Amino acid sequence: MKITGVEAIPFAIPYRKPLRFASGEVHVAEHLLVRVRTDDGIVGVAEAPPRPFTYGETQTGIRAVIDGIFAPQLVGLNLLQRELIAARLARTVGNPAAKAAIDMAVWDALGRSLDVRVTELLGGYTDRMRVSHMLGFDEPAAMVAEAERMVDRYGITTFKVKVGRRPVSLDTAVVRALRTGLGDDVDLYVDGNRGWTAAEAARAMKEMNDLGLSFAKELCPADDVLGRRWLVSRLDVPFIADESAVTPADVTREILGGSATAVNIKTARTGFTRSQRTHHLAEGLGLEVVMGSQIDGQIGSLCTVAFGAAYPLTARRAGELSNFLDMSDDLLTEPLEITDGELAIRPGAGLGFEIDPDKLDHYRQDH
Ligand code: MUC
Ligand code: MG
Repeated sequence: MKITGVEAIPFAIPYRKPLRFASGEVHVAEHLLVRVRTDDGIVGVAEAPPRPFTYGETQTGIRAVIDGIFAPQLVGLNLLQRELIAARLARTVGNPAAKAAIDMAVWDALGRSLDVRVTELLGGYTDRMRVSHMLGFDEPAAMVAEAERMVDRYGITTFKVKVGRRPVSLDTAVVRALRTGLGDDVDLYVDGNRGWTAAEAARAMKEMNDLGLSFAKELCPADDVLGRRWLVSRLDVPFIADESAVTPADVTREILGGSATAVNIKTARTGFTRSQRTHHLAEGLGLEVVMGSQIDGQIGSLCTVAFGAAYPLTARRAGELSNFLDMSDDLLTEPLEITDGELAIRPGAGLGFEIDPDKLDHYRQDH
């Protein structure tokens, strides 16, 4: 179980429908496939989705940091030395998606080596999660139509509505139209991606007071320290820290500082090893957790559900597991399927998926 190589392969798959939100937009999934090889011939695989506008990582940068800094420090270590691997990665600050993909590929390789599923290695609580679908910016009628299609076709009943940066009245009109169109049985929450001021967020939340929202997420920047505390203290729904709380230390600061009251775990940025730390911290503090998406493809969504299904706290709320539906294609031999509003883990060892070599050959950008 000795690591003999770590590689990062850039690939690009167009979106059928671009996703737009307050901090950016995505037209093409320009991700990297990260592979960890062992001396037994096992290959662990994960996906790194760069989000330059959020964390400053790019596809070129992730490849360079893996090839030049991380891979040489990991070759020769055993897959079971996960804390040593994590410590080597932690020497370098930042680079969350690069570190997370390596960490998850190590866990996948470990599961395949031991013939055990990653969910079971992590906690083994259940084998599936309910799915929350992310609705990007559009006109109210188009966003309602998309949500209705998700209900009818996939049985999804939880929706995260992107808000912020646009006029507050347009965002609140969207959420009102969704509640009217979909009825009271769906769960709705909003994600501002730091796009409002604290005062705008307070006004918007007041206008939506009768709409039964479950959460509000990152409505204004955490750097507006006093403004955000003021906002969070006025809300009567949990305020989820997302991009403001990547590491367990960030979570501690945001929560103890009164700038958030719930936590988002994204395996795309904290892998499995660091996500475990955040999970345990949240459990100890008595916080709600939502499994988020960094606009993951199918591999990333499988990683999210593998972690989320491992613990009762993460499996309790619907996870953001459906961004891949907007992509024109993906790399797996067997595409993921959302049925009755749920996504299940795969039956096989590790993360349980296989890469289609023809698809990888078609979409990879390094030849
Ligand atoms: C989200 O939850 O904010 C947008 C940027 C990013 O990194 O993830 C997405 C979704
Ligand atoms: Mg978010």
